Amino acid sequence: MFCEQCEQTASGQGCHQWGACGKGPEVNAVQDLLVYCLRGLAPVALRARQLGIPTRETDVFACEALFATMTNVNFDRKRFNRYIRDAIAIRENLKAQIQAKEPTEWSALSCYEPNFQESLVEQGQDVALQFITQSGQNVDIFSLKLTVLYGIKGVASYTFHAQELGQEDDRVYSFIHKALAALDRQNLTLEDWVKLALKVGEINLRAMELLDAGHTSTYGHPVPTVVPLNARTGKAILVSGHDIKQLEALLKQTANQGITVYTHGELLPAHGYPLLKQKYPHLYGHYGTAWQNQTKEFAKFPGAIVITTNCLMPPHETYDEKLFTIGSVGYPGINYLPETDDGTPDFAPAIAKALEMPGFTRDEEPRQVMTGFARNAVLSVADKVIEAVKGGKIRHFFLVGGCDGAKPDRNYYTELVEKVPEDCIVLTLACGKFRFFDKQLGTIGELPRLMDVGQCNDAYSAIQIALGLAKAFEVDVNQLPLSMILSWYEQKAVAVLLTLLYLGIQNIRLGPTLPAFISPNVLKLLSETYHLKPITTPDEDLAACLG
Ligand code: FS2
Ligand code: SF4
Repeated sequence: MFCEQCEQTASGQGCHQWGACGKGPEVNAVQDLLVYCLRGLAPVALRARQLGIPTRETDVFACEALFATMTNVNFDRKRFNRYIRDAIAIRENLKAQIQAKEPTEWSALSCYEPNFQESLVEQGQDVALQFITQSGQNVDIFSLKLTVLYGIKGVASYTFHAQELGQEDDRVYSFIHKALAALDRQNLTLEDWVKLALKVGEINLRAMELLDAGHTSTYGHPVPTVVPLNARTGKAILVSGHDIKQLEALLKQTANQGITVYTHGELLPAHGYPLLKQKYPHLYGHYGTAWQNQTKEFAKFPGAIVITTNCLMPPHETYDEKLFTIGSVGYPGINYLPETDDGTPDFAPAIAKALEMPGFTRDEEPRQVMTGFARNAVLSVADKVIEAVKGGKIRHFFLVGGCDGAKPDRNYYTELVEKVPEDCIVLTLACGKFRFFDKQLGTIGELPRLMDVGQCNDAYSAIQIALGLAKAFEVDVNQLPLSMILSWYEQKAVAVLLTLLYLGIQNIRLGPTLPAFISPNVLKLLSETYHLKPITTPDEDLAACLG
C-alpha cells in the first residue's frame, strides 16, 4: 500500500501498512485500480466528445468515482468493485460507438480489462506499483503528477455537486479527462507538469464558480444568519458533509413529521441560504464541530445521522446503527440509502430510525454562532469596509481558512485567531473554523470581526471578496492588507490551493504540515514564485503579516 494524498499521512511520509484515516490496504488497492481504469476511460471519453457522441453520463460517472477515492469518503471495497465494472462497461460502450464512426486504435491502458474472477486487490497493487515505477525516476515530475491527480479529485467532487444543482460546463468535464489521460504520458517536461497543475487550479475556479451558481440560483445568496448551537426538545436528524442539495431532499422528506434537522461540520453554512431557511423551518440549528470529533459527537446524538460526503471516519459500534450514507460515501456494514428513480436518496430508513429514537428530551441553554458572510453579503458593505480601512479602524484582514484535523499542531489556528489584534478582521471558511467559530470577537463599527464565508468550496466566494476589495481599493489583490493563512487536509484543499496559485496569490501560509507529495524542488519553485511558506508560530506569523 502507498497513499500520501492527505495531510495526516503516516509520519508525514505516506501510509504503507494501514491508512491513518482508517483505510486498509485492500480498499486502497481497489481505489488505485479504479483510478487506473478512469485513466483508460479518459482518452475514449475525449475522442467520443470530439465525434459528437454524448458523454454526459461518462463525465458524471468519472466525477463520482474520483470523489469516492478521496480521503474519508468511501471505505467499502464492494462499492469500488462496482465502480470498476462500470468504468470498463462505459468505456467499452463508448468505444463501440466510436468504432461505428471511425476505426480507432487504443492504448494498452484504454484496452485494460481487470480479471473479475481473480482478486482485484492484487491487480490494484500491480497497477499502483507500475505507476510508481514508471513515474518515480524523476521525483519532481512524480510529485507534480500526484499534485495533478489529487487536485483533479478535488475538482471532480465540486463538479459532482455542481451538476446535482444543474450547473455544468463541458470545459470542466473535458479537462478532467485530459488531466487523467496526461498521467499516462511519459513525454511531458517538468514545465509541462507545472502548467498542468496550474491549469487544475484554473479549472477548479470554474468548478467552484459553477457550484456557487448552483447554490445561489437555487437557494439565494447567503445572508448573515444566527444559527442556534443548542438543541431543542424533539426527534432529530443530523446531516453532515457538504451536499446542500441532498440536505434539501432530506428536509422535503421530513417536512411535517415532527423531526428537527441539525447540520454538522461543513453543512453549517447551509443556514445562510435564505430560500432553504424560509422553506424548511425544521432546519433548526447546528450540532457539533469538525469531522475529527464525530466519533464523540455522533455517539451522543439522540437521532439518526446522515453523511452526504466526506469526512466520514470509521464508525464506532456505539452509533453505527443510526448512521446512514448516501451518494459516493460508504462504509462496509453501514446503511446505504437507496436512490429513487430521480436519483434522490430515499431517506425513509433514516426517518424511521429518528422516529424510533428518543430525540432531545429537553431544551438546552441558548448558544449561537453566525454564518452567511459570503461574497454578496460582504461586498454589499464594501463602502463601509473601505471607509473603515481608510479611516484606520481596520488595519488588516486575515483569511484563516481550510480543513480541520486531529493533530494537536492545528491549535496554531485557534491561537492565531485569539491573538489577531482588535483592529483586524478574520474571514474564515471550511471546517478549520470550528476551532474558533464560537469565539466572541466583537465588531469594528457594524462589521463583525469574525465572518464565516462558508464551506471549503466557498473559497470561490472568498476569492471574489478579495478581488472585489482589490477593485474597490484600485490595487492588485496582493497589495491588499490581507493575509491568507490556510490549513489543508484532503484533496479539495489541494484543488483550492492550486486555484490560489493560478490566480497569482502570493505569501500564502500553509499548515499544519506541507503536503508529503511535494518534493523539495517543487516546494522551492513554489516558494520562489509564489512565496508560499509553511506556518511557523502564531506570534511570528502575525508579526510578519502585520509588518
Ligand atoms: Fe473539512 Fe473534510 Fe470541506 Fe475537507 S469536512 S476536511 O473534506 O472538504 O474541508
Ligand atoms: Fe493515509 Fe491520507 Fe491516504 Fe488515508 S487518505 S491512507 S490517511 S494518506
